[in-house]
Amino acid sequence: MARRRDSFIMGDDAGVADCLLLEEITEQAFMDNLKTRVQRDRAYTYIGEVVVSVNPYKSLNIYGDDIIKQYEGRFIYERPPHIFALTETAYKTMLRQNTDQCIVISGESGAGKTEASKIIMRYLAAVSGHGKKVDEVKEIFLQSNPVLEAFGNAVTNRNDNSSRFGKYMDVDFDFKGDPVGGHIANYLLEKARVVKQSKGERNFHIFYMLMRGANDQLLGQLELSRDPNTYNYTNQSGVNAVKSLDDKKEFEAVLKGLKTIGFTQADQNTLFEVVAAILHLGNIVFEGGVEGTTACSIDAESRKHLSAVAKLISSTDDEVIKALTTRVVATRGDVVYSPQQATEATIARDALAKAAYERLFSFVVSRINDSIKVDASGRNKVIGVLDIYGFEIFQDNSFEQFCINYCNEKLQQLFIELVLKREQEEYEREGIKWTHIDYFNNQIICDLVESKNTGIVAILDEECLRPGDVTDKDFLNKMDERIGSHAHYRSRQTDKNEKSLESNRDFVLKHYAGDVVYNVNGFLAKNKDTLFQDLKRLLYQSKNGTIKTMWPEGAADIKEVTKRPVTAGTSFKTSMGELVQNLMSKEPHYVRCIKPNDQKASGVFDHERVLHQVRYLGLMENLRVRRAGFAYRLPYDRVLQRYKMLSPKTWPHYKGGDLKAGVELILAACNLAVPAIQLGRTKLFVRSPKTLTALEEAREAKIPSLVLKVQKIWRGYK
Ligand code: AOV
Ligand code: MG
Repeated sequence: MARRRDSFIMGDDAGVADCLLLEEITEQAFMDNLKTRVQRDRAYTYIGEVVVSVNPYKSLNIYGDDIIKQYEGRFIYERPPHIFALTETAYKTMLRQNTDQCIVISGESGAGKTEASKIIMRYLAAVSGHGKKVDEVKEIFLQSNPVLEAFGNAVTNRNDNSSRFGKYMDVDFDFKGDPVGGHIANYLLEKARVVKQSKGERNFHIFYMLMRGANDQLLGQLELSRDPNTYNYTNQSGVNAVKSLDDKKEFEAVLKGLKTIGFTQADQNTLFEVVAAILHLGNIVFEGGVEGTTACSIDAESRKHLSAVAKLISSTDDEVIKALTTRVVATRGDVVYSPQQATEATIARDALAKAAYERLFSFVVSRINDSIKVDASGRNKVIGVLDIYGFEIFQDNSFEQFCINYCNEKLQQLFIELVLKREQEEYEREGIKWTHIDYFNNQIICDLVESKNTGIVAILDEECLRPGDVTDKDFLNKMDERIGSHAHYRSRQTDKNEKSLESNRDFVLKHYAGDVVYNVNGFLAKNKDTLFQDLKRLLYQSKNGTIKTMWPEGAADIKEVTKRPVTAGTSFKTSMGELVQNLMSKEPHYVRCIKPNDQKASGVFDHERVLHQVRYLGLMENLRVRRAGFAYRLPYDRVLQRYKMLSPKTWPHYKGGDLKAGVELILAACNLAVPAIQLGRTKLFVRSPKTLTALEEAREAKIPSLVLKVQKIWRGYK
């Protein structure tokens, strides 16, 4: 068995903890090392300061308070790789440099981002101070997770607890380093799921949790059944329960969370009333109707659900039926009611369900924000944590996947900007000779989506604004025309050999993480995202004050020509731009999550799947740039601190002042010189892992036995 050292950095029998220290920088060596580590239950591995996290798909005993203590106040290289260490670095840097930090978690769907974000929050809560207000804030942050997940996550074919919204969380710290509040920003909830789920997937968790978890009294008030098969919005996918999720138990966590956030009983009831109203709404079935004269009708069974909707949203049967089966049109000052046929009313019903759910979700987030709001004194420093939906490829990919994957392109671009580019800049700044590393820059794909006139979002908007009967097919044609020759775009029309693509329906984007076939149907409607004024007014006129506040625009005069609202695509593009700007203004820390297999199984390392992710996440480039001929680098103050015992001139204290000169004394004492090392302006660069081993061994030999004893305690760490 390989000898264990007091410093984890040289690794132990579970491979090399920091890939920078691999003897050979090859894909093979990297993959072998990752596999060894995963098989020995090491979920985390470093590439310098970047944490590579491989989803273990089983609970590891490495998150307890005892482990937190081992990381508290330590430097990242002093302990085995862990998200705790990365969080500690962010926290310490914030305090020491008084600068904002952010932790960007990326990886595909099911790779472990959301779990990582919870581990980060738990660490921050554990190592910061206490006090009435501070503890309250911590509780809200921790307890808001089950609430946000209940309303914003769902079972997908990739992940039983897949985030269907993007979340960026700022935690504000005062000068003492105690959390005093924060803010949660949410991005584009996948609301289409409310009315339609693919085979094997579920609607948002809360629907099932409510049906299975509510007590009899609440269930009675909501006129709900306990069986998800009763409702069209929860019975169409063939799956309403999964082993990994106990809906009943989770509902208790939701109730506890809501209470902690400060939801009153009445507000809680409103939440559940809206959720139940949506379920009932889905069961209203329309029949018949004649264009221009007669509105569609509903049968007795539907009437029952309609009454339930009316009751739950504090409206009347007549108002609800009117809003669904007629459309108000204002022409030249006149208000005309136009009767709707069954298909139109069904579309209106689904639109109402989706919009009501989206507003409900935003309401929940805004209430959490109210409860952690900080006065804008500007004195606080923040740690931002980004946990957003991961890159996804489904059987059928629509507008939502387009947005989600674009978002991942933006984050990859940020990674390139901040890690790959800045790394190379550091060599220049430090005056170090290095070899330039080429990497794939995905800016070209970001441009393809977001360019002002020729980007896909711009083309989509143009088609949405064009008067007349514009169809999704027209949008596809326009893309073929404008960007047909782009290297990252293709369709049946631009490439006749693409037999697998359906003409007039599919287009392919060559994303950094792989090719995705998008089905163009529904793009225009989802981008326009119109909700008829009648439906907004219906909810605005609710006797329930809380529901009313969710729909302020219902107050608008019917004859008023409303300004065309910003499209969903443009709004998403803008918020992604702002998010990236925000992250750029902070010091970044990265967690790169990897999904080891598609079976959600522990102990299975699917070589091909992992390799694919390693490639598209740019981990090899990251490693090469980071190493660029040097295995390790350390600021001079840290070299002195760690190795001062190696020279009598720096031990026990170096009194020189000039840090670089002090480091030179140590190096001389160890007979180390260029080219084995290079002295940068502020850092020491070490070329080979062997040199570092030599330094570490010399250090170990000199370390007083007492220190070693203490360190033995964590050697047992698994
Ligand atoms: P994601 O956030 O990256 O996907 P999650 O964080 O939800 O992925 O992880 C998916 C599942 O993997 C979890 O529900 C756990 O069962 C398991 N898992 C992840 N991390 C760990 C860990 N550190 N220890 C044990 N189990 C883990 V998505 O939200 O779909 O992109 O949109
Ligand atoms: Mg997630």
